[in-house]
Amino acid sequence: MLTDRSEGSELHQRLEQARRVVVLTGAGVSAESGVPTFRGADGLWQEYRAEDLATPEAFRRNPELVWEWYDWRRQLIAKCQPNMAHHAIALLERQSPEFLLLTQNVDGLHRLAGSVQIVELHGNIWCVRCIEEGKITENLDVPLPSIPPRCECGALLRPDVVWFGEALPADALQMAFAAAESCDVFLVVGTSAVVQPAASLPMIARQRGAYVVEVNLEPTPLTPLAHEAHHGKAGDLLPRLLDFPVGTSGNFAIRNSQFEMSSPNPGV
Ligand code: BV8
Repeated sequence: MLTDRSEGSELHQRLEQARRVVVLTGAGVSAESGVPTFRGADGLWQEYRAEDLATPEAFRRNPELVWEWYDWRRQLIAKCQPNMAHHAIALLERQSPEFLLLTQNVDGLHRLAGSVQIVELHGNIWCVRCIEEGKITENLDVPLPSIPPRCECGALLRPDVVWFGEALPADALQMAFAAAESCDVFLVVGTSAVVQPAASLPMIARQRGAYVVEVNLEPTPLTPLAHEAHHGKAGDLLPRLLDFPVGTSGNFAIRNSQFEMSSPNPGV
């Protein structure tokens, strides 16, 4: 397995031969934009306990506290811009015959960078859901005018994200597994690869014959399973690994890229 240096990487030519390319990202891809990660040294879980803030029980117990935390994260994310890693992934989408971006991030920065074929596995912090009607609406208020925010029906709104102990949206999960099962290249960027079920996707891709490449600041449980692992900052490594001369963002023609469902995923 190749580690830590871009030259000698097969990724570029594997991408040239690939029909279907899948990218899985985590908090590390947004770190250079100023969005705190979860488990890093300055990670959110250093200061806060996930079970106090990112679980349905925590919300039932204290919706104000949970919303104060999400409002604080929204104010922080609102000041952030996509970085070179986001742009490189958006460019890779335009160069790939078939492409799907699976992100664990709720910050919306991939879309801002121009990514289109995205599955937000854990939801989006800029969407809210009525806990009575289940209606999902976009809410870009920074800061939120009132905490906790309420639906016009009077019921509480909750962030439209997936909390620990909650199932991922069935369609998102099915698309993710179908893509992992049928891709030629599976690129993993900026995730500690511990949160399930997302952390299982690279293994499924490898089992199904995909070429798996990890780009992360530090080794993870995925490193021994990847064909290549490159450790460093994604914003530096990705443009080099993808051979994108820095500064060329956004000038490639888009080609259609629809994933037809191969088979309902037996594994879920
Ligand atoms: C479920 C949304 C069941 C909210 C999030 C025991 C064993 C196995 C599984 C479990 C278990 N106990 C519980 C579980 C299940 C649990 C889980 O996996 N827990 C883990 C902690 C063990 N999973 C769940 O609860 C899932 N649901 O299982 O439901 C079910 C099933 C059917 C029916 C009913 C119920 C739901 C999981 C989703 C939770 N929601 N986010 C919010 O954001 O507020 S998870 C949240 O944390 C993020 O979305 C993300 O997914 C995760 C953080 O992971 P990463 O993104 O990887 O971030 P992290 O900080 O950890 O790592 C960043 C990496 O980047 C680091 O390695 C760092 O080195 C690197 N890095 C830093 N800077 C850079 C960089 N890399 C490159 N460049 C840089 N510049």
